Amino acid sequence: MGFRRDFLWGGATAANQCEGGFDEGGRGLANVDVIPTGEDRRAIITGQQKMFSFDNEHFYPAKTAIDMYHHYKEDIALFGEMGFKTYRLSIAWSRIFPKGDEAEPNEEGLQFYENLFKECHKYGIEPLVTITHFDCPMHLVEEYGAWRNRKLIDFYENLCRVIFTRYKGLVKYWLTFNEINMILHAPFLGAGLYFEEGEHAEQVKFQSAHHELVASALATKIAHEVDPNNQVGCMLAAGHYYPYSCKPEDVFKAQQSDRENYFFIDVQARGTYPAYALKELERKGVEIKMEDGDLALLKEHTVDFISFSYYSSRVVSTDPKVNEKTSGNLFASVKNPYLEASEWGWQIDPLGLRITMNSLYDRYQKPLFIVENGLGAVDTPDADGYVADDYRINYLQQHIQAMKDAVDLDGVDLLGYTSWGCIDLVSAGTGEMKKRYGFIYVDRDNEGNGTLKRTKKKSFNWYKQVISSNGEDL
Ligand code: P53
Repeated sequence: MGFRRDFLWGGATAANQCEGGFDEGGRGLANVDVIPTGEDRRAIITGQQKMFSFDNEHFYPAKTAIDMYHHYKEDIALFGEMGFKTYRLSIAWSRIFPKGDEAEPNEEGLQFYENLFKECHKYGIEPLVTITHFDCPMHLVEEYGAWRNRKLIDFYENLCRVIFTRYKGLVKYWLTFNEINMILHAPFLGAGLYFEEGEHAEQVKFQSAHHELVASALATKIAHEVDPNNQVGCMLAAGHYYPYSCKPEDVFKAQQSDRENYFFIDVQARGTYPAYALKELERKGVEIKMEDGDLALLKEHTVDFISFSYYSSRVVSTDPKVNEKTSGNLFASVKNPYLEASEWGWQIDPLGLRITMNSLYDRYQKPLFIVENGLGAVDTPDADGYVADDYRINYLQQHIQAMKDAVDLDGVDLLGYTSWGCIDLVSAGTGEMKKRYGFIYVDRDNEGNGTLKRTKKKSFNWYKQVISSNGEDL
C-alpha cells in the first residue's frame, strides 16, 4: 500500500516566473517578458490588448523574477535538502533559439540548462522538463503570428531535436506544452496569440491548437527516437466541473465544460479528434486546416503519461439566478457554497483532486503525474524572516491525503507529485510576488524591491518529512 517506491516527490517552477536574466546569455525576448503587472494584465494575456514591447508606465516582473538565473545552485541545494526526487522546470525557448527561427541554437543557453541539470543530478534529483511553459519568442509572435502559423511546428521541432540530443542521459521526463488548454482561456499567455479587429478568434485558437497538437505528437516521436528511455507527457489545467444542481441541464453543462478541456488530452492520449469536438467545431464555423500525415502522426505518437495542474474544482449552472462567480481565476466558475476559498478566491477542494484523478484515469488509463498543486497566500515573515505557514501545510496535507486515497483506495497509477512554486515566484495570473506558494521565502515584493534572500519557511521541514516517509508522515 501507499505510494510506489520510486514515487517522484518534488516541486515545480517555470522559466518566466523565476529565472529573470531576460537579456542575459544571448536570450531573446519572449511574450512572457512583455506582460506587465496591474490592471491591463488580464486584457493582455487574453489577447484583447496589445503589448509587444516594454513601456515606461508598467512593471514587467519576468525581467528579473526571483533571479534564479544567478541563484540556481543555491536553490537546487535547498531542493536537495528537502529530499526532492524530481524538480520540474521549463526551458526558456528564447534562450536556446533567441528569435525562434534560427538554424543554429545559442550555445550559452544550452550550456545554462546543462549546468542546471548536472546540478540537479548532484543531489539525485531527476529533472522534469516542460518544453514550453507559456513562452514563445517575440520574433515568432511578430513575424509569424505565433501558433496560428503552421511554420511554428518546424521551429518547435528544431527546438525539440536540439534539446533531446543535447540533454540525452540528463533528462528523461518531458512535458510538451504547459496547460495546453490555456490557449482557450488566455491565448496570448498560453500561445502568443493576439487577435486583430474582426478576426474569428475561435478559428484562430483551434487552428493554433491543431498546430500545437501536431507539434506535441512530433516531439513525442522524436523523444522516443533519440532515447527510448524518454517519457513524454501532456499537461492539462485540470479541475473537474460540478453541476450546481442535479437538474439534468446543469449536469449536461458540466459534462460539456469538462470536454472543452479534455479535448486536447483526448487527442494527445487517445490519438484522435473526438467526435463531440468535431461536431462542436462545425457548429462554431471553425474549419481546421490539416495536412496529409497529421492525423496519422497524432494517432501513432500518443503520450506516455498524463500530467496536470490542480488547484480547484469548478462549478457550472444553467440557472441565471445562480450567478455568483469565484474571483481571480481565468476559468470562470460559479461559487461553490460548500467550499472555503484562498485569499485570491480560489476555492479549496481536496476531494476534488481525488475526483479529478479518477476522471482522468478512467478516461485515459495511463499513468498520471500531478505536476502543480498548492496554495497561493500572503506570507508575513517575523523579525528573523521566518514564515510560519501552517495554512499552506494544511492545504498540502489535505491534498496529499486525497491523492493518497486515489492511489490506495481507487487504484490510480500515480508517478509523482510536484507542488507548484516550491520556491516563491511570480504569479502567472496576476504577476504579483505577494501571491506565494513556496517552501522557501524569497525577499522580493510586487514592485521589485528586496534582497532576493532565500529563507526556509515552516513548510520546508514539513515537506522534507513527507518525502522521507514517502507520504506516510503527513
Ligand atoms: P497563479 C489559472 C488557472 C489554473 C492554472 O497560478 C493557472 C492559471 C493561471 O493563473 O496556471 C498555472 O500564478 C500555471 C502556472 C501558474 C499556476 O497555475 O496565477 O501553470 O504557471 O503560476 C498558479 O497563482
